[in-house]
Amino acid sequence: TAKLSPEKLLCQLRDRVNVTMIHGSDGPFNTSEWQMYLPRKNLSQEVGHFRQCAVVSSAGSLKFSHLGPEIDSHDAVLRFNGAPTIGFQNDVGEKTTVRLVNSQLVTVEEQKFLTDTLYNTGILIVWDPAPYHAEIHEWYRKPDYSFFVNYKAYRTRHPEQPFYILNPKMQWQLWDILQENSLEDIQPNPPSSGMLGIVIMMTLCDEVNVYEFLPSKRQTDICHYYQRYHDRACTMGAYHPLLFEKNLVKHINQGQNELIYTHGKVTLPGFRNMHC
Ligand code: NCC
Repeated sequence: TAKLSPEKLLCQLRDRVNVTMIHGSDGPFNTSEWQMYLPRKNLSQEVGHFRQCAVVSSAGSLKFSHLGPEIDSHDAVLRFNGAPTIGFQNDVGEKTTVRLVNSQLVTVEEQKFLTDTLYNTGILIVWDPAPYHAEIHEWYRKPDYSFFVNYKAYRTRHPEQPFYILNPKMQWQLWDILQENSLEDIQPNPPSSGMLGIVIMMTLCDEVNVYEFLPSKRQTDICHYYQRYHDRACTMGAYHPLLFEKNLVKHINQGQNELIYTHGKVTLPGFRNMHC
């Protein structure tokens, strides 16, 4: 269904999606108060760059996959929200280099973001749904979730752990490309954490293997590999334009189609290795 060739689409992603983290020099964060909380180094200064990376979706189809050792063999591993490794190492591995969380998770008390030790490993990145192509100032006044309070609280408790705020411009730059390459109108909601995480890793890595974002033969209505909850919307999308994200990722896959079926695995090139 995509309108551009895979090569052109990859170049559009590289050239139009600006993956940056909020920095102390970005207004309205350029206050002395925010300087105490925001990381001094930007993300690539902090981590350098990786050869091979894995992005691990939270899908129920990871259960019984035995992909753990393969996932851990990567130089860096990105996970989402409250996805655990303890007790699931065999299927999802145990390495966590980056964890991308949504602002709801950071804000809502029941999610235990401030106290659950799950969050204390790796580099944290939080993102929040912003109005379509809003200026940072507009978003800052009225974020979707009021996560700044807990962001600061977490930074005070764990000052040594790198913790970034994703620049909200990225979500709509990516959404525009999803819309332009779909035949239907997409719901005007930001891409899922999954899609954002894939593009973040394409900026840091030479090669990105994504696991169970495109479902394998293990596809199931079980939402997450770590819960019993059933909901087809987890795989197909409701709020997020997940189906369109998955079509786009399928289109730019450089791995064998067979590996989607057997491993739920897609291989994408890092942006630095692309020739546009
Ligand atoms: O479920 P969630 O996503 O944390 O999953 C992370 C990413 O994995 C991919 N996924 C997940 C399940 C599945 N069956 N198939 C998949 O492809 C998706 O790409 C997904 O983004 C989110 O995107 O942030 C989301 O977060 C949850 C929830 O807020 C967090 O888990 C914290 O509890 C949302 N669920 C609800 O709000 C109830 C979900 O809609 C999106």
